[in-house]
Amino acid sequence: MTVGEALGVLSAFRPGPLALGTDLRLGLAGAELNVAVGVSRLGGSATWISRVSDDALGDLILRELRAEGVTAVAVRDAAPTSLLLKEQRTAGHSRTRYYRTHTAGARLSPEDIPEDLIARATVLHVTGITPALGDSPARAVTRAVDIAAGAGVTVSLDINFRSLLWSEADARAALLPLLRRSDLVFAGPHEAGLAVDGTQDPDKLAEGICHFGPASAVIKTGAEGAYALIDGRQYRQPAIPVQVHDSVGAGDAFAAGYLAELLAGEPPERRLRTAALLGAFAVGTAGDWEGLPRRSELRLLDHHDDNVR
Ligand code: KDG
Repeated sequence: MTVGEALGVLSAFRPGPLALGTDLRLGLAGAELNVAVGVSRLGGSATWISRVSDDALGDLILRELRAEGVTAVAVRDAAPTSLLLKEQRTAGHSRTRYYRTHTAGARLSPEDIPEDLIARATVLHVTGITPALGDSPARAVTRAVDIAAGAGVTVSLDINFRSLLWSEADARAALLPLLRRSDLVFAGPHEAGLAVDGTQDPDKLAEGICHFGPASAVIKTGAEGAYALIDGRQYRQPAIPVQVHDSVGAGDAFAAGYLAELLAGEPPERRLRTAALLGAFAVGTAGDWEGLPRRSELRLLDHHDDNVR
């Protein structure tokens, strides 16, 4: 179960400044949506709670999610869908701009959160992006976490700090109360540093996060892999080597892999390995979620599996 916003993505697929007549490709994104699709593709059951524009883009979002086997619980809203514009300024450097005020996602409210559904979930996954969209979405996430924590549902939080949306100080103030009530936290080293002072050591960052209350913390260090502290035991998961095509969405893919295996009752080693595999699929393909694997495809990048021919 997850709560968040879907965005339309307009990406220029040739390097260079935006100009009249630049070709743009239409896609869909949103950190929580990416996670829901990733879990569903691995055979897990995923529900996405949101507010969606009552127009063609909103219809497209709901149609895609249906096609991906994700249950969407969405209030339709006359406000438009948020947009993300990706300009490839040079071959190796892209620039992102958000258009996400007065949009359906920014109007997500606590009344949109279905108490009965969340209380019956196994895991509630939230990210630091939705609270950054405004006071009303922040209260919606808090309500979801309140319901989940009260019902004994595992709460998973991906810090997902976006400097284009808010300052570090605002993020810290809003996310610490959520982090304290989470069971499982995903963060990059810089994101973990929003909560834990004085160290850049991933093992110490994981420990520092767990001091706030979560039983598990996973620190993702990109190509260097992941460091995890899970129920008091340390784990190290190397990244799966892959040629980088588009690294956006790798963190969501990682969380999806971990959560799908958690839902399947798999042990931490397996959760982390699948997480790393999904991260590699996301990095090695275009788009945030389009290249994520079905379970039968995991072996394509799993070099432990000698049967790949
Ligand atoms: O994690 C990938 C996200 O960055 C992308 O899907 C868009 O939700 C998004 C955001 O706010 O950046």
